[in-house]
Amino acid sequence: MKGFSRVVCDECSELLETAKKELLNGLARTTGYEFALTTELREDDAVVLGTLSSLQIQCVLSGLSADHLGEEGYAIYRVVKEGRQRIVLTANTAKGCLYAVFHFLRLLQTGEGVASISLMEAPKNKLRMINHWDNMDGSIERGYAGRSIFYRDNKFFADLTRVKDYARLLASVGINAVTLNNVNVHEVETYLITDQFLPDVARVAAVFRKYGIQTFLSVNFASPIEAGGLPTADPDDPVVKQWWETSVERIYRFIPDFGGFLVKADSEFRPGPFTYGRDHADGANMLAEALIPHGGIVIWRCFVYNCTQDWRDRSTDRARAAFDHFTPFDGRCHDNVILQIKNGPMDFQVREPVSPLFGGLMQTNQVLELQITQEYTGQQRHLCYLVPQWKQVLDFDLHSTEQGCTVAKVVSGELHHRPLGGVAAVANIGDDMNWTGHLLAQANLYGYGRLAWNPELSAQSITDEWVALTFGRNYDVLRIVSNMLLGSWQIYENYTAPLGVGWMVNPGDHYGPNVDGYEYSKWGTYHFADCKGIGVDRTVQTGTGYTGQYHSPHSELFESLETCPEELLLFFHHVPYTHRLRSGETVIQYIYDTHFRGVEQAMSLIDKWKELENKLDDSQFEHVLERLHEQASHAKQWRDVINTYFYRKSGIADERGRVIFS
Ligand code: BDP
Repeated sequence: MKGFSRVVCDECSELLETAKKELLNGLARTTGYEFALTTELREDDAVVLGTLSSLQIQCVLSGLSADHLGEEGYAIYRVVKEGRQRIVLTANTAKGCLYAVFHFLRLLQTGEGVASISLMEAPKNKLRMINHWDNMDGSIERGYAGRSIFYRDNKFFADLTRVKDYARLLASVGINAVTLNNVNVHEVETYLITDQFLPDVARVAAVFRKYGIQTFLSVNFASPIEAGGLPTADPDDPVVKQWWETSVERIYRFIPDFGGFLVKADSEFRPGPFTYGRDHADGANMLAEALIPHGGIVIWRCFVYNCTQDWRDRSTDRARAAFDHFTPFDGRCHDNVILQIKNGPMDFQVREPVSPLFGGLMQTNQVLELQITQEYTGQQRHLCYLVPQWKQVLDFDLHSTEQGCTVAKVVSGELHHRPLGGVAAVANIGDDMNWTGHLLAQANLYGYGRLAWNPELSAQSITDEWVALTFGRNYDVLRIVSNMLLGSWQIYENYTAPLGVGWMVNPGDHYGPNVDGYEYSKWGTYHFADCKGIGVDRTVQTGTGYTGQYHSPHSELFESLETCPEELLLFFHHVPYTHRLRSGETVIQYIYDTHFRGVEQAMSLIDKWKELENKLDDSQFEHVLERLHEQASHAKQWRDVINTYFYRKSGIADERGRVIFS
């Protein structure tokens, strides 16, 4: 930025004020000197910010065709005119300008150089959302980074400074929507849509609005009863409909740009339309109708299954549930309804196949739901970087109409020409100073935002970017931290549940090994290990029929033991411990070997990190080191529990003599 000392912007709006502030602040931090802000160009080099209708922008740049930039895209150009350099940050809208600023600052910080900059970008997904599972008492369901930044003791915080910092952080990676409360809406949060809390929700929404982020709320389907005193919440009842209409009108009086509702209904004991003999489409459409006049939307979750099932009855396979429930409604939901579908058919396990529901809906808006918070992947005490997993999901070809029907194209709406779509993910932040508990877990939040913006980015490029932005541009740091991150998912999988079978965690908190923890309960989460073998037969021929929910060729590939991807073998098949993998190794030996390997790898993370001593801030170095030690020792526990269990169950010795009764 040599020679530059001025920012020019001749427009004013709430979002442009934010953009200006962020630009000036970011420039001062990266260059070390303050830039002047003026409304007119002078005879010097300048960064020019504004929408395409700004006069100053038009002076520098004319004839830019910007239709495809849409409402959130932007362009960044370097223009040299009459010996003066101008870096132009422009867009159709102020929001696009804000994103341009963040992109530009990212380039400066990662040292990419702006000498010949010329780019145009627009997000691939309309909705790029974060779901908070925060409760108003201050706790966070599945939160591993402290307490809520929004609430304490059933009240909103008066001071929203932390929320503002959070809004900046989210906007800098392009997040544009947030739900403030847990999908499990308890008694107190039911009142978020009433006069009691709406003034507070409006205060928070105002903070997010400054950063282009729309506020949504999770709602309780039984609100008409619990908050409205009605005898029913039947979606077909005119009084219930009226109650929702009035409630929605009230919300929009407080928050004119309110986003809409997120709904968990008829799932894990939450109320829903089933009580009244209605279905999910009836429930979602009723709420959608109340929101239509205000431009709001309903995001209806598909995490619906029988959580009180009999483990002996394989016909109710939980993996089948979302597809079985929701495909019959394809085409029945209003245009302002989106179905939110978890990446896999079970529940954010370390490895699952992609949910077949993405391939089963052609006339319905869809959102992919990911979990940034590491509920089943080490709870931010273990390093488990999930961007490579998410990439696999987004790139998965569903083969629903022809080749190239990736999950990314389905959820963006591109494939089936849907008006709405995108991605949502469960937040991993809390009030810990470093936001995410484990410092390196920040990479998951960052990576999520970048992928939500553009699912085509590679895991490597996102990772390198995060490392450079977080720790600076030292080559050793970049190489070591990137490698640690990119290898961590595989390491975590090696010492936990094998070959896609999932679970094997302590019930309740889901931390730590417990092979039979969920085996004899009613949640539909089984591995069927006995003395002969392990795995769930989900084939059409002899099992639950789940493989039949996929389009060809996946249905056949998963069905056959010969072609099933091995990392998912036990998800789809029940096999004897002596079953030989393509490598020639038996399943039992594979379990032993990967668990020993996983521990060695977890230990080697410590050595890798130690190479960075004196290259990082001391407190950051020590903090991560401590977590890596904890991970390594916990990995040993996993290894010993899993290996001993299978040794006892199968009676088959480890070929290398390492597994002993303990
Ligand atoms: C599971 C969590 C549970 C959530 C549920 C959901 O264990 O806390 O309420 O998902 O997504 O992963 O609704």
